[in-house]
Amino acid sequence: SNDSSVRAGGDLDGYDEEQVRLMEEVCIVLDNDDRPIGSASKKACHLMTNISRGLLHRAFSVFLFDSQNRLLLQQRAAEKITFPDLWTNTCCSHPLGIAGETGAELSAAVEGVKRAAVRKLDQELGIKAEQVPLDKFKFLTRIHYLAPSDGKWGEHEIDYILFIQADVDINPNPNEVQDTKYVTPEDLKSMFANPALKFTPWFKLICNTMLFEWWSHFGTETFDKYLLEKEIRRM
Ligand code: DMA
Ligand code: MN
Repeated sequence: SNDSSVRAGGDLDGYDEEQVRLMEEVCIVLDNDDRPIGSASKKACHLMTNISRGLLHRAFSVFLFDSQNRLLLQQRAAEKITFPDLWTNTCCSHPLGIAGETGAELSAAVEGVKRAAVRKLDQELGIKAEQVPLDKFKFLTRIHYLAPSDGKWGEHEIDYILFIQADVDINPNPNEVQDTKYVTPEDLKSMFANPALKFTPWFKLICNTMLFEWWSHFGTETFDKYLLEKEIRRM
């Protein structure tokens, strides 16, 4: 037959070898209420043909702030298969179908994404686990969104939002990250006003809704009211 779903490999021809290898990671497949219902490769989860049929997976987004309350941004590497070259929050990825990162109940799922966050802060930015201990991460809420990248690839996720305040040493992995920058809220707003800079769709969604409000309360007592929201925000 000529059915593309039974031909292996062709989708990834011409992409960076390391990023192609990472497409074999096993993501957690979800129903619309964030209940795990199975697993699928990172590649399968990010193909728009599957997303259009409803395939949904679990993800996380870390927002790391230094002791001056500046947010660390990254610009994604040109090698990334989805959303290359775009500016975004500190680190994003997926909890995998491996010990410690899965979880059905919300509390176990939150622990899982925190462990995945520590793993990826090291792999993308060279931040060592001692500088980002699990108990320093604050879980705010979950965001369900769908965003095409380039027609063939895209995202459809329930994204766990994690804040952390930590002064860290970074050593970016050039296969993942081409640039980094610490910003104040004012700096970030001027970046948005610069038409030469492009941003990921999930970062724009979060910035256009809650980020600046969360940020203004972060580090104060009034921040606690934003923690551990049970409802999934649909965007
Ligand atoms: C995926 O991020 C997660 C979100 C919230 C978009 P990513 O494309 O940076 O994942 P990875 O670094 O694993 O390729
Ligand atoms: Mn994803």
